[in-house]
Parts: sequence; C-alpha cells; structure tokens
Amino acid sequence: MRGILRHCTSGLAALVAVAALPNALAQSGNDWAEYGADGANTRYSSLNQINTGNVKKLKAAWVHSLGTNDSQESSPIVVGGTMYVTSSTGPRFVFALDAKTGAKKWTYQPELPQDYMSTVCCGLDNRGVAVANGKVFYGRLDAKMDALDANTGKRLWSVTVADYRKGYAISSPPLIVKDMVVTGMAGGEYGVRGFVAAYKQSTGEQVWKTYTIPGPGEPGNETWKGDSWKTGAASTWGVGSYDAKRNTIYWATSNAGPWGAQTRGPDSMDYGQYTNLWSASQLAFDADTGKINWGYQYTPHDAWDYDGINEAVLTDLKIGGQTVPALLHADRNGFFYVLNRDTGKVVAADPFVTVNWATHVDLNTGRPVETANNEKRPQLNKWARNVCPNLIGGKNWQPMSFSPQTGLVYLPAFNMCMDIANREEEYTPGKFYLASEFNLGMPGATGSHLAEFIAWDPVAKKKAWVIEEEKMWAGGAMSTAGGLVFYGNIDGMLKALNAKTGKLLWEFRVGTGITQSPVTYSVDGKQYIAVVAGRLKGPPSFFGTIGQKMIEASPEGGILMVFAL
Ligand SMILES: [Ca+2]
Repeated sequence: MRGILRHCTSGLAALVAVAALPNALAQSGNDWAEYGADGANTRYSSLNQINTGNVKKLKAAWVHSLGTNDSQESSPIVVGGTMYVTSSTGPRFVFALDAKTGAKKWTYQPELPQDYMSTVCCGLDNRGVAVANGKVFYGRLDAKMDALDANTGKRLWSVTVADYRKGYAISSPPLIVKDMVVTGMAGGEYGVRGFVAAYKQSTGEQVWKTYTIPGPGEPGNETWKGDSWKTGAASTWGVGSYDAKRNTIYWATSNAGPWGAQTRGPDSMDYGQYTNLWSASQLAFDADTGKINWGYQYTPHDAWDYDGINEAVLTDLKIGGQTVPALLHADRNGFFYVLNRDTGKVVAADPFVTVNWATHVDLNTGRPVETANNEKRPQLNKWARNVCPNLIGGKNWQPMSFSPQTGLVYLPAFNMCMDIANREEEYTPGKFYLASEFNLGMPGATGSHLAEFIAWDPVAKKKAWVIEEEKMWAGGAMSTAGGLVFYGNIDGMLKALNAKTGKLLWEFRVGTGITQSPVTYSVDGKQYIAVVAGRLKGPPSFFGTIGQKMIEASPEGGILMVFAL
C-alpha cells in the first residue's frame, strides 16, 4: 500500500495523499498540474469528495468568458489555487484566475502576426499551457513558444520554434521534463518535416531537437522515395508523455505527407521498404539527449491521413500473470494498442470501432494486415470506397482517461467511413499539400449514431460499456477516485457517469459544444470540476449534411464553467 507520494512535477513540491492507488504513474492530487493530470496522461484524479453518491447535487460555481469564439480546446492547469487557461485563436488570451472564485489575477495577450491564420489547418485552437518553477509556458499558432511569470503574467522569453510561413504551428501545450520544456509542432498538411524540441525553462535556450523523419545517412531515410522525406510531415501536434523513472519521453507522429502515397513509395499495400518512418508512429525519446530509443509504426505507408498523434497513456497492466510496463494508445486507424513501453513491442492491437482497411494487426511483425488487393487503400486516381474508419479516425485528439480504480480506459470514438483517392499535386511552401480527394460525409457501418463514448478494458481487449452519441465529435474524458467519469458532447451537455457501469448520474447544459476533457482540483478542502466549452468551428465544413447538424447543435462560443457541490 502506498501512503503518500511526493509530487514534484510542477516544481512546487506538494504533498499529495493517494489512498491505496495501485499505480504510481497516476499522480494528480489537489492540483491539476499537467495537461493530462500527470506525466502519464491518465486524466485520472485521486479526488473523491464528488462521487457517485453526491454528484447529482453538483451546481455551477462560477463562469469565465474566454473572449473568443473559435473551437475552444484549452485544458486548464491548476497549481496552488490558481487556474491558467487560454482562449482559441493564437491563443488570443492567457488568463490566470483564482481557482476558487474565478476572480482575474492577470491576463496576457500575445501579439501574433496578421497572416498566421492562412497556414493553420483545421481550426484556430490552443490546448492550454504548462506550468513549472513559477513560469507559464505555451505554444502559439505562429510556431513560437513563450514563457510568462506565473505570478504577474509578465513575459520572460519567447523563442521561434519554426517558421509559420512554411506551415508550421503549435497548438498543444509543451511537456514539462525536469528543467526543460519540450514541444511538438503542427503542419502535417503543409509538407513540413516533423520534430520534437526541448528548451531550458530558465532562458528558452534550445537543449535538443530531434527530427521524426531521418535525414540522409540516418537509419530509416531509405524508407522514403527520393527526396520525399523533406516534405514527409510526421508532425507532433499532440501532447507528449513522460516516465521519470525511465527518463523517457513518449510522443506520437502525424500522417505522412502528403496524404497521396504515390509521392513517397509504390502507392500500394506491397510497400516493401517504403514504410515512411517515422510517420504515423509512436516514438520513445531519451529525455536528456532527444535520441530516439525506439519507434513503432501504427500505419506504414499511410494513405488515409491516419494521423497517429493521439496521446500515450502510461500505466502498468497485469496481463497473463505478468506485469507489463504498458503504453496505451487509441489510434485514428481504429485499433487500440497496448505497447511495451520499454521495448516498443506491440502487446495487443484490437479494433475499438468498425475497421475495414486492415483485417488485423500481426502481433509477430507488428504490421497491420491490409485488406486484399488494395481494395481499401486509395491510389493515384483510384477511389477506395467506404473505408472505415474515416480520416477523422476511430478517435481524434480529444483525450482519453485511464482509471486505476476500474482498470478501464474511457475514450470518445467516431462511427464514420469515407471515400478517398490520391491526386497529383505539386509542393508549394506554406500551402496545403494533400495530393488527395475525399468524401467524409458518410455515416459509419454500425447504427445511426456517429460517435461513441467507450469504456475499454485494455486487459480483456474489449468494450466494457458504450454510450452512443447521435452527432459527431464527442468530447474528451476525465475519471476520478469518486468512481466517476466525465465527458461532454457537441450539444453542450456535460455528463457524469458511473465509471464502472456507464450509468448517467448527472448532466448540465453549458450552452455550446464541448470537445476538451474536464479537469478537477481542490482548493481549501473543496473539490471543483472545470470544463472549457466552445463548439468546434473548422471541422464541420468537411462533413456535408453531417457537418451541418454539428453546426446546428450549438452556437460557437467561449466559456469556462466551474462546478462544485
Ligand atoms: Ca493530419
């Protein structure tokens, strides 16, 4: 039995009581100190004041306007009674608020160039900040990263991570690793070359930068046809995970670029050496040097935009009497993966939605076995019809949560398919580079519902329960020691469920769509639940009449709502 853990990830050492927690990696206590609650990205909180017995009494405590109307995807960070939250577009604002009352401590408004919007794919969002050692760090859509003084909001430094005019951007918060702040980047639809880079928290000086696509002379460069590695994407726009004991950072990469695979290899399921490493892959980096310790490719020679950036959740699982140091990942390609995070070897890969582009993943080779005759693989000027899942994926970026109390993973999933074909396209720096044509407005193979909120048992390798959502785009998950799991939907309903059974225990209409996960924290002995809401703006335009229903579900908006008993 573990009594008390010392929790130092925020740099503000805090004693956190953890009652009989079976997993040392889940470390959230009174604070919500990191994007995913902890470096393991569990989005699980040990707080239990709000629980299955009293959640029906949850009431609004305070509301804060975020001041913008684009897709709101910020995940608030709470450290020592102060909440740090961003708004969309840029971010337009970084707010520091009293986490108990919502009273403003400071607001910072970064200055972004006028023209950054034309080089950002799919929504002008920002997923929040990271906080450590009295500093607030965040990435910007103009591919800069800033550090602010956590007490005053004064800017301490700003670094240019990449050139936004070439299609680079930053939409997710950096990862805190010792005295460094580590960031990924976006741009997988602009022919960029992906990387992860670490900077000193104190000065912004770069410590290391590792490209996700090997250059000439490096192992893996031969997996790209000709010079295609230069524009092969493998961006890193999601969030990283950190295992301090292993001194290892885990980060996943996007689709290969452009989507049309004829640019990068034989444009066939018989891709031979042309796997296009490390696109659509999971990577493990040495935290001090950035050296890649291992890689595992989810989708070789990707042609579907099966962008692999979804988060890695780190936990130890008992499988067949053995303790497996696991990395859990629900990929856009529709498979739920359990990897061994020491070796990168695939332990399990099972479909969590309808999958028809591959029949299964061969656990010996680690490779997906594609449906015969390239039937579900788009090729140059050849349509692949009714491919499931579609390119929004079995799951997109909205975070999942792992509860060590139930042993279940909670994830928002989509029930959608697509038609897709490859097209010729020339690369122009700073312009969309897809070499693809597609129809995404197609419902999925099972039932009329377009989204699902799934409780997945990673040991039994099957669903424990499912909530069907009529419209596209369910929001991310958060689970707690109160036996609860929370998520929201595009109608703007925030829901609390019994984490074991999926029974709906409480819901509240916040007035605009929810995509990001809620968070929870405690100040002066009182537990709060916070969620950012603001219906997504960009993606519905890809979905025809299905997208129109998303737009009609709720108006755009920008609010932070906080609840307490
Ligand atoms: Ca992508």
